[in-house]
Amino acid sequence: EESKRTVAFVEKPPKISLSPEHKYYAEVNKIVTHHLGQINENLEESWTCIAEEGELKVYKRELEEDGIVIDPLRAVHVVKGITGHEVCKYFWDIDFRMEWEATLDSSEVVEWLSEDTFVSHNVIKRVWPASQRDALFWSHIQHIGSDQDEEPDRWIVVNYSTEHELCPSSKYVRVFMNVAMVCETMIKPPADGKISRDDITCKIIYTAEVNPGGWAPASVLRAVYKREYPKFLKRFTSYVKTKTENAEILL
Ligand code: 18C
Repeated sequence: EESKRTVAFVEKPPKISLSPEHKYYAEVNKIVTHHLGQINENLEESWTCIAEEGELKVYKRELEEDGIVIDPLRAVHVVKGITGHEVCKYFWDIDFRMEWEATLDSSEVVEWLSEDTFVSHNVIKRVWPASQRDALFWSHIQHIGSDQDEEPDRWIVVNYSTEHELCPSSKYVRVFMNVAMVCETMIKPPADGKISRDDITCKIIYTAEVNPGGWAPASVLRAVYKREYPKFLKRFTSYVKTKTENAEILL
């Protein structure tokens, strides 16, 4: 299989996290900081709500560059019974990706950069009449402890497009993206001191900036986004609930 041929080093290295000497270190930190700086933005002001269902709200801003739709998308969701650590774990860990991803044909590790960061090649399902797309991006997971500024404890995953010599663009149109999942966990202090899943609520802020990498009909693309992003958020969060309901709480 074509994608299998490009797989090189797929063993997780023992390193705990990306070291400052690593060539991706500066980029990963810059993008993580960028996303954390955006989470308190008031979406009601300059964003348009395109879907609302219970606690889930999906917003977009219409943006085109040279006739290509690059609408940034932002979603906020509040889910009971799961933690931010759990949400981020299942979003980041490629071993689970195909269990909840409905928009991909395949997803393969290209290289592990450290224990928390890897590069993967992903083939996106074809949407008629557009050409089929693929995406090559690094995925990074990080825990950000609360600090003196009274910022809450957070978990973040970023999926950010990159290049890799083992995986040049060839038979698909390559998509470029900057996607982040930021989570905060709220715990209601339990009366008996023992935290149960009923005491936990997770706030999820999901952001996607995607350039489809070549012309695609705007109306079709916007219709697909409007349908697929809310579907993804509902499907993915209920997947995490199912995976964790009988498991120990991962705080
Ligand atoms: O964040 C998500 N997933 C991550 C892990 O996989 C990762 C991947 C993001 C992929 C974003 C892909 C965007 C593709 C855009 C180009 C498509 C061009 C189509 C042209 C149409 C005219 O960060 C969750 C991502 C949730 C994405 C929802 C929207 C994506 C739509 C992509 C089209 C695929 C449609 C599949 C429909 C299948 C119906 C059977």
